[in-house]
Amino acid sequence: MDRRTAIKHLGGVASALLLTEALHAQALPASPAAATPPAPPTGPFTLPPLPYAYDALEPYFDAATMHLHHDKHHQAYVNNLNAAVAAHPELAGKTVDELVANPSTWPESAQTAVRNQGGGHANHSFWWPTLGKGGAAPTGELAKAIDLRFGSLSSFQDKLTAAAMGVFGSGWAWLVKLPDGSVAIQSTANQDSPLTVGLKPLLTVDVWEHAYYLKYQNRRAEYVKAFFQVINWDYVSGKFAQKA
Ligand code: MN3
Repeated sequence: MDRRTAIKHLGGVASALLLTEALHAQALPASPAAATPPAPPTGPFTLPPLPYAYDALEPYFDAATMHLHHDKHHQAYVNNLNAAVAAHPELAGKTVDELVANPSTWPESAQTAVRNQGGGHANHSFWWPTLGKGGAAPTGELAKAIDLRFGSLSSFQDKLTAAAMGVFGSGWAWLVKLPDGSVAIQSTANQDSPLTVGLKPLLTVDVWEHAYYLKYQNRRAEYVKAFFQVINWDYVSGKFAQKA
């Protein structure tokens, strides 16, 4: 290619670029505001702050995991639930626990979103305050109910561990209060909640890999063992004592 042909060729490229730009300009909406994607809805649901410092549960639950888990994963459930509410105004004006506890009130087109995103928000919001360093063992009526059902605290821990290890894939293992005031262990898949079947959650362990993979990788059993070191038993015992 000689210099003259090269210049001619470049000129052709330049014209083609100009034409492309002109076409793009034509395709752009008239109003600059309309070109900006709408901001995701910021409510009605919001991420509750952790009730302790991110490193409060070290060395059992590391600060990096707590940041990721709370600030990213939990926040994503909140954002997605807000998007579902924006698309289904019938869901507005209810607490997340009310949404999760009453599937019959969900419009059919919102069922998956409420179950997964509402469940994710409800389960994590429930979980954070049950963790901490508040008391080494259950007290009062809860201690009695655990002994009555499982024989001892250590037998309860074995059974909750078995339930947590038995969750295939992602889910949660729970201690729940039954309508007759006794306690039982239940596991749920994905972000399903005991509230949906009318049971009151008392304690839970998140066995989604996002809860432990950074520190424990594939060692779920080690993570569940660590979980028993960071239960806020005073808080959990208080939950059991509540009437509702
Ligand atoms: Mn989680």
